[in-house]
Amino acid sequence: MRRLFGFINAYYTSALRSGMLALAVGIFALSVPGVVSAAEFVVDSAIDAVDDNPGDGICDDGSGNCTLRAAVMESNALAGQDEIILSDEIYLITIPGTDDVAADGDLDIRDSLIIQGAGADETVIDAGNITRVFHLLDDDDLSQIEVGILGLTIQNSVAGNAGGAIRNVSEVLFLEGVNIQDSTAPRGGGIYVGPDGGATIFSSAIINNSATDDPGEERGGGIFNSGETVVLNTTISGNTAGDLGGGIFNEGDFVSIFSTIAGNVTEAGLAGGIHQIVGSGAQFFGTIIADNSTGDCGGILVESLGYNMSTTGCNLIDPTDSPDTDPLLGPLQDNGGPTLTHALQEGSPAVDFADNELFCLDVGIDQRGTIRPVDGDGDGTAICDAGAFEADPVVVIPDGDDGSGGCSMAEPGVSGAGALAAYLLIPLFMLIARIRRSLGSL
Ligand SMILES: [Ca+2]
Ligand SMILES: [Ca+2]
Ligand SMILES: [Ca+2]
Ligand SMILES: [Ca+2]
Repeated sequence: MRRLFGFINAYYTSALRSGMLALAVGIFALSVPGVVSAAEFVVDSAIDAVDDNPGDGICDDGSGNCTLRAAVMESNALAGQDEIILSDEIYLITIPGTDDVAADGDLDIRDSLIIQGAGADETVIDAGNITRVFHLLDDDDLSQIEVGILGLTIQNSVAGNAGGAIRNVSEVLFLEGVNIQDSTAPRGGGIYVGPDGGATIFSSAIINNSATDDPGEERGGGIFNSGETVVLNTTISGNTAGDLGGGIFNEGDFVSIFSTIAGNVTEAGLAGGIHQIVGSGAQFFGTIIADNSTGDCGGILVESLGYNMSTTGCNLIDPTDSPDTDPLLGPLQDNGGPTLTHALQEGSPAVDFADNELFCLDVGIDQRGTIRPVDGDGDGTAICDAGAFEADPVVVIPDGDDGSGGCSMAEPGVSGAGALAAYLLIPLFMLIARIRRSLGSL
């Protein structure tokens, strides 16, 4: 894992030096090595209708509408990594079914693809509790498709097998600025990553999903990971599992960096944050895992890579960790940015708690897009906070101004780093395959 950290640091440094972060989003599909961008489909209708002639290069339901489903069917039929652009609409899925070619039920993605929304607070794909939303599969054990989903919300998804909102058995998935909420499945209410699959989840929220309807086997309310999953700048909160792992159930390799895992529950009364079984491994850096019921970590112990905080142990034995500590998380709410977060309340020990050496300076933003590190404790040194949320700077009020003579927290707000977040898409997407390889070489 140290190798992975070293690689990512080196990668960001070289990307910054070469000016790569200034590339436009539209170019980054072309910049993924070995992938040819074939077509761009701008969805212009929020209805759910099939493409009337997949493979003709035209996204059209026969009535002049380019729907989301038609765009997926067309991009499946065309060779190469296509891009689908969504606008600030609610795309309600209304066609039930269980096929694997995206003509009904879930949207089966069978070729490399980028789906770009207008923001998680603008673009919503709502499955209406009749189906899941995305199923990644290419029927090819020798190669993996690469699918990037950016800037949208997926909600009200339901599936009879693993993966409520997204099912990825053996492909490569990248999420950025995505909100996955209110979705259910027996395992992986939000996301299922299978044994040969990988997921990199960046600046996203996995909230209020549940693993249900399969008594004794209900695992991973938010995420069920059998493969390789990395979460970075991400909040996993309010998820529920009947049996094991309210937030995360892990039987593969799971890495959490600057993420917040809070308020997840198991109905069985076991650890709500993360549960791991024998043969799996979870590694945490700069992560807050707190306020889960009952307890934060269960099963196989978590490995700390430093600067983590928990309310109930979690094997946080690195000298830089702070187990058995209340991080003073605020409620899950809109604290700025496109996805919900748990703010660090005044006096939180997670403020300026982490380390600037590894990911902090390279990533440079929190989940909301706010620049980090920020000097949140007013001691004159800006250091990254643990978790997905970077507290705002302390404003020092001169003595006598308000009679308090002390410091107060600034009003919550975003420091205008949204554009920076967009620039980061490119290197992060390109990191996917390399993260996979690094994890595989542990
Ligand atoms: Ca067509
Ligand atoms: Ca294609
Ligand atoms: Ca389908
Ligand atoms: Ca800070």
